[in-house]
Amino acid sequence: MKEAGSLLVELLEKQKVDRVFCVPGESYLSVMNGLQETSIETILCKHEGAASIMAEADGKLTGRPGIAFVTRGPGATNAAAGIHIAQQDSTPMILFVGQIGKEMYGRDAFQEVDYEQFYGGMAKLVVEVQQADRLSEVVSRAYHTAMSGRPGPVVIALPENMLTEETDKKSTGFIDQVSSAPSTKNLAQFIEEIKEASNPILVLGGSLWSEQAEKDLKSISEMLGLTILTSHRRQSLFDNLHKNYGGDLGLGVNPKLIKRINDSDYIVLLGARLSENPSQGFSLFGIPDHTKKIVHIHPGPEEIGRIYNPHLGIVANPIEFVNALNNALKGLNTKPSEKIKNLATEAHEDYIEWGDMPLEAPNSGVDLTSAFRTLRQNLLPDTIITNGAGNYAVWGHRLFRFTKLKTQLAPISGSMGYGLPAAIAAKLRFPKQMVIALAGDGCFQMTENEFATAVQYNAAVIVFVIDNEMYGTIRMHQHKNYKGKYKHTGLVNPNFSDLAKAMGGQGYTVENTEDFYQIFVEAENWANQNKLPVLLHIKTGSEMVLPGKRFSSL
Ligand SMILES: Cc1ncc(C[n+]2csc(CCOP(=O)(O)OP(=O)(O)O)c2C)c(N)n1
Repeated sequence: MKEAGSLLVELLEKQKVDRVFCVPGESYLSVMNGLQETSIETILCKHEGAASIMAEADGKLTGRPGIAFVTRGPGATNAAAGIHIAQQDSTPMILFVGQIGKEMYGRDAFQEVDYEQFYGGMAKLVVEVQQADRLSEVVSRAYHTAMSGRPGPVVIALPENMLTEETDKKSTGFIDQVSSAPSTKNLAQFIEEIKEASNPILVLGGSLWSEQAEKDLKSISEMLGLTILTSHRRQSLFDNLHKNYGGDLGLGVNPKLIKRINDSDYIVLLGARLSENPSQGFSLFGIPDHTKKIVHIHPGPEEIGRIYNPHLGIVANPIEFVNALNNALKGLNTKPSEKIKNLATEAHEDYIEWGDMPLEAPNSGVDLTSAFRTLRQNLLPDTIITNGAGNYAVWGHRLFRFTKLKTQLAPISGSMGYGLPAAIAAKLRFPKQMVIALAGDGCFQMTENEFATAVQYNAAVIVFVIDNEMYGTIRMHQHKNYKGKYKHTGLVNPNFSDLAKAMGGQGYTVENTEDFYQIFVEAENWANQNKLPVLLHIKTGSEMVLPGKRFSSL
């Protein structure tokens, strides 16, 4: 017999969980007690929003549910940030919430929340464990749900007095992801049609992908002359320097790429959903009917036909689809026509030009374009780059080139504050890889307290705080909609470098473009030697609104 809290820890061990993120609470003391007797590492965060983001980021990196523990009421509501990201970004994740005692339900007891109502519209599943004997069953269901179809978040509420019940139930074994593959008929139709298409384009997205699948897609793209695009903030799914890579379909997109899509006769959405941002505000195609042939391959059947009426819908895990397609094409000795091959080559040239073209620089302060281009030349391919939300991120998306899978961690949901916690999760997962968190001055201040978490766990991340003294994105929207009225978007900022030092890391201030790279190298060395985080406070001034674009020219 053991307490349910200890059984839960055992269940997580069986799922090969090696790390959980939490803010402690008296509501789940029994689990906290169990966590002390295991090799699972518990990362104590400063805020539940960040704990849930770290779990989400860990889920993105491992493909298995990232795990967070938070307390009831205020803890659970704070944790909504990560759940919303996991839902929009299709990331497997499980949030465990300590719940009030069962005998008090419905009295508006201290910190009581109805989690099914609160998380109902966001999580794939919200479930409360009523009996210790059913804990294994619920955890098993949660793992299956989080990883199946379109992956996403699951919330499990754990009543305090359920956790202290004794049980002799055994834990379930390791739960693997359930997969899906294309039917022979669908695959044959797809091959026949794509060979006939005069201008095919594939948009790669979603959260299910592997190095082998990327390798297979490279050879498929060469066999078919297929132009490969990545969806918004999914840039590291495909080698950006591959000759068939045509760029990412995100915010601040290359107009030439939009033209390519408009000119294409056969569009393959592989794992992607073409939602608001990649579809440029749902403006690319008619909804639900349109003039294109859209093939939608997605692991979640409910996503096919949700927005666009597909010419061909295929319910399949993108990894399995690519595997089947690659095997089928191998025997066919397929070669693309010169015309199609040239279209892919031109798309890649456009992409390279988009990142290299001369762009206007500010008259004073750091020119992010030049700084990032210098940095790009010197980064190892396995450098992980994270960001949150804000116009500063557009520089990152446009100027960095991702050549290795899982090197971009960025919220498709557009959640500010994501960069630092995601970077911490990444550094803990891959300590040998460099991890850079990009953050605006607004973005950073949403989760800056987690810099202390990075110190506590020796997560030697490198944080760029890009300071333009405003919520620039919103100022841009004010400018477009209410020109000249800019109240409530200005920021009076702390000295970020001093803040980093006060928290036990190291801080640097960068005022000029010429100093940027040297300071970066110094910071990187300091972080590596001390195994502590560093922060570069990058003062850009407020002239530029987007790469090469001044506020005055909007
Ligand atoms: C959690 C959250 N709150 C608010 C917003 C709305 N929002 C989007 S961008 C932005 C401003 C970001 O400012 P900053 O980080 O300084 O970057 P900048 O746009 O100036 O480059 C805001 C408030 C959001 N996306 N996420």
